[in-house]
Amino acid sequence: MTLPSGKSIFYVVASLAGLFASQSVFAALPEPWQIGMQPAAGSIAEKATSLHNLLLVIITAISVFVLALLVYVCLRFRAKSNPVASKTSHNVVIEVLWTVVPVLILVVIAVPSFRLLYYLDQTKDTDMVIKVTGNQWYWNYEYPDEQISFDSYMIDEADLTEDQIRLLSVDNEMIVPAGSRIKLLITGNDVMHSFFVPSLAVQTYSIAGRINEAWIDVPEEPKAYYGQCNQICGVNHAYMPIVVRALPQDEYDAWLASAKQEFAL
Ligand SMILES: [Cu+2]
Repeated sequence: MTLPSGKSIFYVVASLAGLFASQSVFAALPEPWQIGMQPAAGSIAEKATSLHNLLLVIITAISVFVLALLVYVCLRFRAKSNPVASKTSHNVVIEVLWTVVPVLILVVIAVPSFRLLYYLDQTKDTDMVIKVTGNQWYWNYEYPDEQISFDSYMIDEADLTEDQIRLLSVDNEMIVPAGSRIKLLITGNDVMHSFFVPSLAVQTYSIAGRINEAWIDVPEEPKAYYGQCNQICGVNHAYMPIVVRALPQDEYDAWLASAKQEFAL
C-alpha cells in the first residue's frame, strides 16, 4: 500500500471543503444549526459585525463577573459561615465605583454604536437607485433610472428546481451589479412590511405613504443574498422572501437589456 502524497491529501481536503462551503460561497443564507451571524457582506455589515463582536465580549464579561459575585456572596455570607450580619448601610468607595464603572462601559459602547448609526444614516456616492415596495405578500422592485419594474414572488415548494431553496427562492430576483453601492427607497402598498437581508445588514420598514431610505454595499464577488420580510404582515408573511443577486457588470448589462423588454414601466 502506498501512502497518499501530500498533494492528493490536499486535493481531497480542498474538494471536501469545497463541498461543504459551496452553498455559502455563492449564497448568503441561513445554515442548519447556525449560531452566529451570517458572514458580513459590505461595509455596513462589517461594521455591524465588529460592533456585535465587541458587545459580545463586554456582555459576557459582565455576566461572568455578576455570576461570580453572586456565587461568592452565597457562599461567603450564608448564615453558617457568617452568623453575625454586617450593619453597613453606606460605602462611598463602592457607590462611586458602581456608578462610574457602568458609565464608562456605556461610553465605550456608545462611541462605536453612534459611529455606525451615523455611517449607515448617510447615503453617499451611490451608483444606482432601486425602489422596493412591500405588498401582501410579495416584493416589487422598480429601477427608476432604467424604467423597469417587476414583482418578486416566492417559488412554491412543489415547483422548486434542484438549485432553488425552499422558502427563500423567488421567481424574479433583485439583480444588482457586483461591487456597486445602491440606494434603496423602501415603501409599502398595504400593511407594514420590513425589507431584511441579514448578510447585507439592511433591515428597513416598508410603510405605505412613506419612503424609507437605506443603502447597501454589494461586494465584488457574484453572489446571492437571501432575506425575508421581517414584520408580521398577515397570513403569508413567511412566504415573501428576498433575493438580492449580484452579477458581474457584463452579466448585469445582459440582464438589464432583457429586463427592459420584459418589465418596461
Ligand atoms: Cu411580512
